[in-house]
Amino acid sequence: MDIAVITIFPDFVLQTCSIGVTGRAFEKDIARLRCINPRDFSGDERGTVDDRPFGGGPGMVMKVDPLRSALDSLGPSSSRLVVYLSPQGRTLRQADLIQYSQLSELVLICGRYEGVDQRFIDCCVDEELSLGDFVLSGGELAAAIVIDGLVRLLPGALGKQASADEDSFMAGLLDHPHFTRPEHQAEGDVPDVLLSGDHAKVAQWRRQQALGATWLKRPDLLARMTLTDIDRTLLAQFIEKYAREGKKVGANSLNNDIMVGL
Ligand code: 9WO
Repeated sequence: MDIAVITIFPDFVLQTCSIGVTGRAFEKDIARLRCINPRDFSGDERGTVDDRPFGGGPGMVMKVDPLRSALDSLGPSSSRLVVYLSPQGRTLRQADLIQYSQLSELVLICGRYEGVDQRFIDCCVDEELSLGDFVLSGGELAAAIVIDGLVRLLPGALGKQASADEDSFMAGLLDHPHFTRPEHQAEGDVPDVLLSGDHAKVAQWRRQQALGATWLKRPDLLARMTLTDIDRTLLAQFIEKYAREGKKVGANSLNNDIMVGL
């Protein structure tokens, strides 16, 4: 997969993407990352990429020409998705990362200042994408997050044992709790089932914990899923135990809705 990032801070993006699983995937040529600096296409000695907003007001707006020239410098392509990272975009989900990971070419546009001239968005951008309802000082960190999230999905990026299929969210659920050595700690003991060596029982416990965590923390996710009969039983057991331990069930009105569905 070929990823290009259009940014006035290429070093920042390249450095951020050079560590861990992501960095190794680029080293292994599972994906290739290029940064293009619109300053190199400004057409003046100062590398101007921004100008004052029409209509007045504070701050600066990124000009169309340096951005379009930077994009054009990638050459022609029939299968290239151009994504602009901004708070105005639709919110990214794991399913989008899966889709992006199947592309042969992705271009991420990073804005700075107050944003980019709307005409660039209208002419050259396929999708406007947000990571959530907050504002950063530029799109670079958001682009690095998208790159990190999708590169680890590419075949060969994760180690042999580790598989993205087992991710939290891959099945639409939150992750189950994890434990490592030592078995006994002042903070508590590892659940017996994880020490039993019974792989089927472990898998069932993890499924139940994932269902329970999702019910507790993200009932909205659960509401959109179709649970199997086994899942329903596992979750009902989790909720029953949770209530038996004196914890409040349905403290959150969303939880009540899910309860009705059981
Ligand atoms: C800056 C600003 C300053 C004064 C008044 C209004 C203002 N709006 C902005 C602004 O939204 N700047 C953006 C900075 C322009 C596009 C790139 N920037 C950005 C991307 N900030 N936050 C994101 C982002 C991207 C993806 N997901 C969440 C946030």
